[in-house]
Amino acid sequence: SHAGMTRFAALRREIMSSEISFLMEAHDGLSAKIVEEAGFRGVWASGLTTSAALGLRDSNEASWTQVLDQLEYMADATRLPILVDGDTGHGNFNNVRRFVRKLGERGLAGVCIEDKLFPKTNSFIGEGQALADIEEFCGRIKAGKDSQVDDDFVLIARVEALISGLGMAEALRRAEAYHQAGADAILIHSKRSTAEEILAFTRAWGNRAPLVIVPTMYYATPTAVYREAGISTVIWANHLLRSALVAMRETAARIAEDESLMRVEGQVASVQEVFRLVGNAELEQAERQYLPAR
Ligand code: SPV
Ligand code: MG
Repeated sequence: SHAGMTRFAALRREIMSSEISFLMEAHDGLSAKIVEEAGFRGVWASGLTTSAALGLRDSNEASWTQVLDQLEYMADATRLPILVDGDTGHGNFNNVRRFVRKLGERGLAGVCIEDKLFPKTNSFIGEGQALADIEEFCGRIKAGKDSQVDDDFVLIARVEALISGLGMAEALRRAEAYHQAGADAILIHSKRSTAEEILAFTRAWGNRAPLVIVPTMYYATPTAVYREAGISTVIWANHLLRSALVAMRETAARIAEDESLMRVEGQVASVQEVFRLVGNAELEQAERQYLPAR
């Protein structure tokens, strides 16, 4: 458990430990609570799903302060450490500095930034997305590390070379440069349907720094394979939003069709459950403490 640790230290331990860790996606305060109740030890604040929950595309349509406000709701809703999907860092080194500082001030334990250009495009869209210049991206990493408000804040550098079709050598070259620039870990991303290139990268990388993966497209690979390969952290990147979408769509369709709540009432969470999840019991207790007795 993370008892007695700051959230910065807790995330650092999850990322740095030799044991495999799992981060579960959340996109708002409620989903962050659900991640915690499921027993996960950390949250992935996905850019894709945080955007989608706002009805926006994963293209930096939400401003960075709008993202920060969403993240603050998540940090307030759970005691778990949160790894923030920082996209490209919202600009150049200077934007990264300010973003990293504000994340730390609001209790977000770490950030992952990717070596692409602002405004970013989701990795699963199109082919051959342009990558950042290596030296320029290293500047973003250094600036981020120099701006962290807590020594245990985690900055992860995400390598998009395999996604962009630039090959293994380029992916390794970039990962090594980002490691040298001070990244705490490397997220190596792939959109293939099998884990082959991820495992090849992992073998070539060795133990230079912890590796983080996002097996959204190569979902059929057993987790034992990642454990054996020495992967540090697996991110289940978008599955709460995707499951909510199916559930919401079914409920809406049923109510529209029936013009009645009869069929859905037994299928949806009770109103009492909503009260419980957002902590109404604590408010009742506080009212007894702080409101004049009536
Ligand atoms: C996200 O969850 O927003 C990610 C992972 O960055 S991916 O969508 O695979 O790019
Ligand atoms: Mg993202």
